Amino acid sequence: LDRAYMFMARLRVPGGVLTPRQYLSMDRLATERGNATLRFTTRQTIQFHGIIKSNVRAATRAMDAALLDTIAACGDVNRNVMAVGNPYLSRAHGEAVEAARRLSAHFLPRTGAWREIFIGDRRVLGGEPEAEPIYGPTYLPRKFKMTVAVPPSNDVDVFAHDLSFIAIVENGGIVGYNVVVGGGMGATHGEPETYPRVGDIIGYCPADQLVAVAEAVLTTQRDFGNRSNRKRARLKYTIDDRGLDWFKTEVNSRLAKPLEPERKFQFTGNGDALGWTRDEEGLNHLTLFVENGRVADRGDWRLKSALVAIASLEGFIDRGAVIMTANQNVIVARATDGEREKIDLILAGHGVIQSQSALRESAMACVALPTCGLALAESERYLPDLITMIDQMLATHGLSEQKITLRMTGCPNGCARPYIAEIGLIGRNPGRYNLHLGGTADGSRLNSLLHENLNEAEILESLDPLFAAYAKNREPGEGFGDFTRRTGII
Ligand code: SRM
Ligand code: SF4
Repeated sequence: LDRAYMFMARLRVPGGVLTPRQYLSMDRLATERGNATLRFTTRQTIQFHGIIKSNVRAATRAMDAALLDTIAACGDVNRNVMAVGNPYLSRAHGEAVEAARRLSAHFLPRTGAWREIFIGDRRVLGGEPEAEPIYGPTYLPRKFKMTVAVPPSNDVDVFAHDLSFIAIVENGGIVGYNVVVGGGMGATHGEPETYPRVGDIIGYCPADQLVAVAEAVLTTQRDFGNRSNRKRARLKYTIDDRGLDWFKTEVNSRLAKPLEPERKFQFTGNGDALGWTRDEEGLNHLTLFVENGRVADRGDWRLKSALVAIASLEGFIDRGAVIMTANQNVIVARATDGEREKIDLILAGHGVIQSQSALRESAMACVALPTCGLALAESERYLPDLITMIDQMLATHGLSEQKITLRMTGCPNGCARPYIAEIGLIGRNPGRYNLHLGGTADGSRLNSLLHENLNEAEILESLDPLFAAYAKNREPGEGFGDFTRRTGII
């Protein structure tokens, strides 16, 4: 008798865009081969939990049949490439998602191993490539993450990843990108040589240089990244160890034309604009709140069935799109006016309430327990209740409408990008969290540690006087994170 091994599988979906038919296949996969839930991730894809060993091949074959895969969704390679929420919002948004797909395809490992192991029964024709053209025989020192954003939205959190491209838009199209390098969230408690870092802008490149610049940055990390200490193997440490000027020079030496000076841009926030919006073609797009990305049917709240009913709508199934966002939400895109009405009815009929408190709308929690082997504390299963308590406190201070970003993780690895939130709660021990404050609403600054190892009562006691002070002394338009910095709380 073998052990009852259980697996998590993570799709690769650059830009997070699925057709309704692909979504329906993935829903079926979760029901038939997983734990009957789908988990929208902070990198715009889907994780399936609870796939028992004997179901792994059937699951991957179902992905393959839907023209999807898990290649490079994990490992020391370029991971799922993120891009602006909705490619149908404007020409520039469409180009940004195209850019993400180009980057994803260019940096995809060429090995046929995935197909050989998970799909076919025989060796893939031609066998293995002599060497991976970009990764070489030893791949990268560590995971590598890329994103593409279109200002004013920083929904993908460009400063939290190894390499990001901030689109510069002229006459409706992307003419080029500011290049951000060296962001990263992961850290280990008690090991100060590991830390989160926000990325630096090292210049601008014309749009047609996107892939060349990405290759120059990624291969610099491939050649100079730390291969003896995995805890310091991300690009952020390579840059800090050798200096940003050295890094820029090295990247430029790999380019036919050096990077140009960065261009002006402005971010206004890193959240999703929830609700319906209409495009120039007259089609409608709904950004729907999904609490911590978990899609399930639980009691009267039946989001999983609702999304299936929506994706199956006649007409929509062939024209629409289902898009995962970097904030763990979902966009139901390209609905006609008639479908829009039906979608609202389906959601109401399945107990899916579209309006949430301002705090809940922009909050994120990583998966943590029970599936994450690295979790030190609860996150996804706990944050909803904590938010209910914090919401009550905010209401007593007249702050219910105030947007504040709150992100929780079950350990310091930072999977919900908590170190750039206005309030970050990082799991330390069961039921205990480090409290960080002082990030910005646009995700461009790290927060700082205020208190360590707080339990629930201590978290609430710490926040209450700060909210009171904020309600009384904030300046017009001042965010909570900025307030905690200006007034010296942090
Ligand atoms: Fe993560 C490891 C979940 C986004 C930093 N992450 C893990 C693992 C696979 C645990 C493991 O290695 O055993 C978690 C699986 C939990 C489970 O039960 O499903 C896990 N990470 C997630 C997801 C599902 C969180 C979520 O709630 O959505 C996200 C899936 C991303 C995806 O679709 O590809 C996820 N992880 C992130 C992010 C955010 C991002 O990429 O935008 C980060 C911080 C950014 C960064 O990489 O710096 C992140 N995950 C980590 C780290 C720390 C890396 C480091 O540099 O120190 C680990 C641990 C590791 O790699 O050793 C990790
Ligand atoms: Fe697991 Fe830690 Fe990532 Fe949360 S932050 S999913 S606990 S690795």
